[in-house]
Amino acid sequence: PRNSGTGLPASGQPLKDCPIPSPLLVGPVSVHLSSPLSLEDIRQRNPLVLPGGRYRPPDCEPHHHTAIVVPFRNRISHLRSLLYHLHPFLQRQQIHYSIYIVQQWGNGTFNRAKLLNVGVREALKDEDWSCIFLHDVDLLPENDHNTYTCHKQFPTHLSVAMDKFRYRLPYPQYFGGVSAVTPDQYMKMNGFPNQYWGWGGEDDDIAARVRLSGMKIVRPPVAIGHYKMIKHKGDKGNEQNPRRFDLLKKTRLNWHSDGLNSLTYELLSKELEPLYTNLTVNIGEDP
Ligand code: BGN
Repeated sequence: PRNSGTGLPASGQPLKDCPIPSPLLVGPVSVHLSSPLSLEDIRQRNPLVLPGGRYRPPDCEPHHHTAIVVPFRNRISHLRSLLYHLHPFLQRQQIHYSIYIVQQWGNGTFNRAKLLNVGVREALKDEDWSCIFLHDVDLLPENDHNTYTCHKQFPTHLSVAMDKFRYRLPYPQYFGGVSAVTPDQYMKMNGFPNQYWGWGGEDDDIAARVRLSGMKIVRPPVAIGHYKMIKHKGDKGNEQNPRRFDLLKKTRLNWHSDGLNSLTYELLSKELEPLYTNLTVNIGEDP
């Protein structure tokens, strides 16, 4: 046991900094997608994970403090696979982390980017996170050298080689799947757009914001940024957004006024579940 926040273990002696790279890394891992375990089984396999899905390495002082934000609705089996896989993966990286599931309340059209905005804002109320991951629920990292940490200057795109796209980028500007920003980078780009209801384009808008705010995207090597996508059909309530082409033409005009500074929502509940923090939010509906 340790005194949370003080950096001191119960003995009162400061912990040594965690070594870099973590000696626990194993490199490529095989990802199994067949019938994930129950949440209770996953909890038992991860005894050091605290309520809310929080973790700190027990015997060294971590260099990184990462919040993982996952937009979510009705994909409980994907969530189980993600938690089963991600908790041990992150613990091998010896980082301090927490997993936030941001659940869109109601049956209105899904809005991934707005849920990400909510997740960032709520996560930063808990801790001074040095890094925020924007993580799809159906993507499982296949190599733990792909560290869940941020670049000091620029936003990072992690899912550069997904099985679905034959382990390469589908197009050079692709920013979907798994990406990461520091709170500073997030402020600089005025967060993410709130106006993309339904599937598609919001990740391209975020990529455009990175450039428009004077930054660029950094990426891990293709050999390391491997991800498996859990196969699924399109979701009800997340049909392709027919307005995405028009919206994308206007990012340059809209990014200053639509984003973090125009975000409104109603937080309906925040529950510290054994393996994750569950935020349920009313984000309104497509006007
Ligand atoms: C793109 C989508 C992305 C999606 C990728 C990969 C659009 C905008 C119209 C140009 N972009 O085509 O949102 O992540 O495919 O599936 O639809």
